[in-house]
Amino acid sequence: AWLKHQTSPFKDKDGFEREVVRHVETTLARSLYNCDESAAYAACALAFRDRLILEWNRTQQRQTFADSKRVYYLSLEFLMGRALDNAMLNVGQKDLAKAGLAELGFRIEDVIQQEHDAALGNGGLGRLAACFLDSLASLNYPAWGYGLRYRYGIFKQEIIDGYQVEVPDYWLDFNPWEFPRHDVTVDIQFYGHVVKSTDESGKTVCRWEGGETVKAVAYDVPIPGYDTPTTNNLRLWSSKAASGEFDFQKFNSGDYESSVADQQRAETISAVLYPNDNLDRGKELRLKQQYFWVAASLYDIVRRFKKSKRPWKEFPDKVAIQLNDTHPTLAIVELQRILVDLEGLEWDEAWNIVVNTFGYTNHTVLPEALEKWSVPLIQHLLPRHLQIIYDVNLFFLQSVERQFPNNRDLLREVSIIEESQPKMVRMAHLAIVGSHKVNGVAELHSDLIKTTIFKDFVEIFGPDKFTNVTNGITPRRWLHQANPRLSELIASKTGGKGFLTDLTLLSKLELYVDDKEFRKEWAEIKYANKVRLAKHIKATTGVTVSPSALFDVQVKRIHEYKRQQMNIFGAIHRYLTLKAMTPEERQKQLPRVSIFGGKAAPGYWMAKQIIHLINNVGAVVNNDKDIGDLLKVVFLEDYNVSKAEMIIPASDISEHISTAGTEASGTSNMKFVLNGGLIIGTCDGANIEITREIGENNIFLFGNLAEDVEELRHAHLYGQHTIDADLARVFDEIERGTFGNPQDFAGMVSAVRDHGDYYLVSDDFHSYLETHALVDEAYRDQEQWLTKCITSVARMGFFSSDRCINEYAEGIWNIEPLVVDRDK
Ligand code: 26M
Repeated sequence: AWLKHQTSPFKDKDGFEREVVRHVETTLARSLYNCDESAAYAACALAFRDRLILEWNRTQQRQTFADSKRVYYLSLEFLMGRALDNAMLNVGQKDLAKAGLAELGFRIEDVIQQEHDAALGNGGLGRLAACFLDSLASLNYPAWGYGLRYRYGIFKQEIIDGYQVEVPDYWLDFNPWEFPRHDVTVDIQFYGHVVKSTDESGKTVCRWEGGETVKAVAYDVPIPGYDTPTTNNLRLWSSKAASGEFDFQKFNSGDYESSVADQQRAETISAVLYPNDNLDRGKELRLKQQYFWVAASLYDIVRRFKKSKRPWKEFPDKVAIQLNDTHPTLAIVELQRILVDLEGLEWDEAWNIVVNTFGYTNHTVLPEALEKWSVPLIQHLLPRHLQIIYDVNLFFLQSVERQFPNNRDLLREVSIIEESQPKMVRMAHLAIVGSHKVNGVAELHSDLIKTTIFKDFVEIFGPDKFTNVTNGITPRRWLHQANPRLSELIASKTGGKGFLTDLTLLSKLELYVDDKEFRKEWAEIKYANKVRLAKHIKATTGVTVSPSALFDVQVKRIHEYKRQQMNIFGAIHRYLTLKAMTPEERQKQLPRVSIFGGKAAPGYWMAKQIIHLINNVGAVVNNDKDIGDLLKVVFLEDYNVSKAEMIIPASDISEHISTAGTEASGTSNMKFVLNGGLIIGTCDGANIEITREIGENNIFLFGNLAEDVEELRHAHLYGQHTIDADLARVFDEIERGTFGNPQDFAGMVSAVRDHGDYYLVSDDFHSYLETHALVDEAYRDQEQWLTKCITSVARMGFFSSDRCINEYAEGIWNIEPLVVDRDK
């Protein structure tokens, strides 16, 4: 509705074209006659950027004027992907732009493709933050994101001779979506020491002095909501030397090298995104990034609050801060430091404000991903913060001692400090103690944190502090933008585009599940999406795949717990089975394409081995004349958000096959089903809620349950386990050298066969193969398959990030939308 009432800079196609031409000729200083696709992208992006700025300013003014409570989402990762398509759709002017660009001689798809992904994240956690920003704006919540402006996002992946090669992702060459705010800067202190003194009243005061200073500069990115004028802000901090360009004192005294070195050291802080997904490595630079970002953000938030001249105790009435995992946990300590050391509040009063301000979201139970920082490192980098952490811990342990007297084991278990050599600060414990709510991201995950890693804290704080908010995804990007034809078809049956803001309206599709014409269009759309992907596969890998084969997709970060190794072992098993058949038997088999994609952390040796094996299997299978179209195995290079938008709509079945109890939620599972694909998966993460919503007839579940994992692992370690016979056959073939030098894959094989099979590949392999056989059988009945797909989409309403954000707003943040008068 608002779309009809919007204001300048362009109202119609001609107005849009004028703006594009103006930007080409003036901003870009080019003539229209040598305007290529990249210039057309730049001009189009600038035109839409102008379009966003007005509403962006108005939104900020409106929120300040209304004195609304705001939520600040602190995340080290925002995996935004491309912005132009999203901006055009959210302001409702893509059709107009398409027509305008066509008149200027461009296809809008080609123009959109010119944009570089904003890839400031690793995977699920970063993409979730991006979906949340979209929902917050679309639902008119006053909200800001705070993150780091990395010069290099997640590396680009090239596959060379079957191996992953990492290439730097320099993405800032031309970025029209950010606005440097050179006037919004914060000086951030590191190192130094603490000076204790006594004030007039005899109170002890601490001051943090000395050390070095780095400047944080704000860069703002507008976040437009869908079909609403609300345009929120994402503020990303960039580091630079505090002295400006470089230290002229040093320069003039001849110490040129060290003045340049100072500058480079400062800029290093925001130089690169750490490429670890679900893995923590205690590097000093990473801790510097965390404090730099947290301190700048809090300074900014506190500065805004102080302008209101309200008493400090009202801080939590105006500010909610959500910690996306433990990465920003130092914010808890920093706010306590500001209130006590700088603003002179009493400890208890300050702590009360802190706890009421923060919420903490946990995204993993994997022990190797739980952040710990060594006490000596924090002591060195942030001496005052370490003191505060010790005090927080002391008061916390004292209260535990009062509640549960004489329980030393309990104190040791819940302490924020791990008494190891060296001592470590357990960031999750600090986050729990310093927040009023702790949530997991899917039901099973939230139950697991309450009964395993955080169970003692449930005893101490009571069960109400711990809650579940099942993840969601934005239907704007993951349906409307990624799959425009399906979105249009759905709109035609559900009474317009309302489902994009109320996804439960998808349920109306069930009325049409038997409608012949509708089914035919649905099937045509899926086929067209598969044709598009087949072309991409041909162009990037040289492999020809048939769009009528079953497309079986697993795209996500490569990790042993996600079990891509089980998938490729399954593909090898299929290959061996086909090879053993007579040509007549073979003819009856269902053609399949196994599609993989995903990055391995550069130091994750096993993950890289998995990528190598997938590529080598592809090289053999794809060139085997006996096999032909019956099996193709492809690895798609450099999986990222914009590739996901093409791959997901083309899937028939996707794999979400983590060892039960290890994948906190998963969010691509939701994207695949929303796009009319089915899934094969374990009883893990959000697969469980997906099953509950769409019905167990519409999902292929297999494997052991989370509750059995411990016992199975035990059996492996004590030799009470014989390896699955089909899997042993696969290992034999690898060891015969069929897929290249067996030495290259010895680690993968022995992890399962000889070293305890921690991820239970062998235990689940049989049921995995059986379930794939059921998938084949089901796919042969195309009509029934289609019914399953349509029914599933109709029942996916729950998984909108809008639902998820409303749950956070009500249950954790206590914020309300700032509704806009649409006619103004
Ligand atoms: C640690 C150290 C250095 C660099 C990066 C890290 C790090 C980065 C991400 C550690 C953990 C990280 O994330 C955990 C994570 O990504 N969890 C995923 O969160 C998704 C959104 O909730 C879930 O859907 C996934 O199941 C979960 O794995």
